[in-house]
Amino acid sequence: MQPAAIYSRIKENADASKKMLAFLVDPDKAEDAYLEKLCELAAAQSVDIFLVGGSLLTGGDLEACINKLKSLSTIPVIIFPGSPSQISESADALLFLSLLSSRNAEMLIGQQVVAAPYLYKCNIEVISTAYLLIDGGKQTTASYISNSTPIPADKSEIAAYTALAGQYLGMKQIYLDAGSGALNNIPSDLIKAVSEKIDIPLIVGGGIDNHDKIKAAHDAGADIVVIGNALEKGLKIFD
Ligand code: 1GP
Repeated sequence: MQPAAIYSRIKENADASKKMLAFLVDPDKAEDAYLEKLCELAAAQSVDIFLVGGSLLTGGDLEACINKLKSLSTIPVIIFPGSPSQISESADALLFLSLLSSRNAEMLIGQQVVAAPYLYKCNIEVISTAYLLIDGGKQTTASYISNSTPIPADKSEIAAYTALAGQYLGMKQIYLDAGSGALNNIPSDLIKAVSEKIDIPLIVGGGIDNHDKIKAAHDAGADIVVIGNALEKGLKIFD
């Protein structure tokens, strides 16, 4: 396993209140021309991280997608895996997720045990991440595939204490996700409630498709804001 260079950078930035932006790339939708445009936009917007992965890959090539990003950009590439099959040594790091919002043992620890032997052989930084799905107004692929109920968006206290439990368990960061293409992004009061309870980095994503929403999430306490779907739709989110 690699030393924790990527996580150290994330933690240092979070501790210094230097807000970060991540672009999420779905390998199923990663044509070369799209990745080239994405890398140009990422450079122009000083993007900090590329996340690569998906709840369900249906034909995309994770390895090729990572290699293409690495050939076009020096921005770190972190795998955001939807399953233990999404592991590649070509990436800089991997989010080792446990779905703490669920009560599904398979998503809390089962899949992690399946992934562990592969990661053991891999020269890649592994970042323990408490993953919390928050209701975003419609069922998302993530909640369907994980067979889990998201935390209601108006139950800030449940989210905050679930995140704190993750921190007490030794997890290195919290990821609050309304799911890709969520109708509603995560409300600022929920982000704030979580951020006030924890002192590890906070990642927020799902349904964030314009500059105001990015700013609102950062202002509420998100250290890293993730943008996925809006990029694929070609929305001019930074105009
Ligand atoms: C989903 O948090 C990410 O897991 C990003 O969501 O695709 O809606 O931006 P969007």
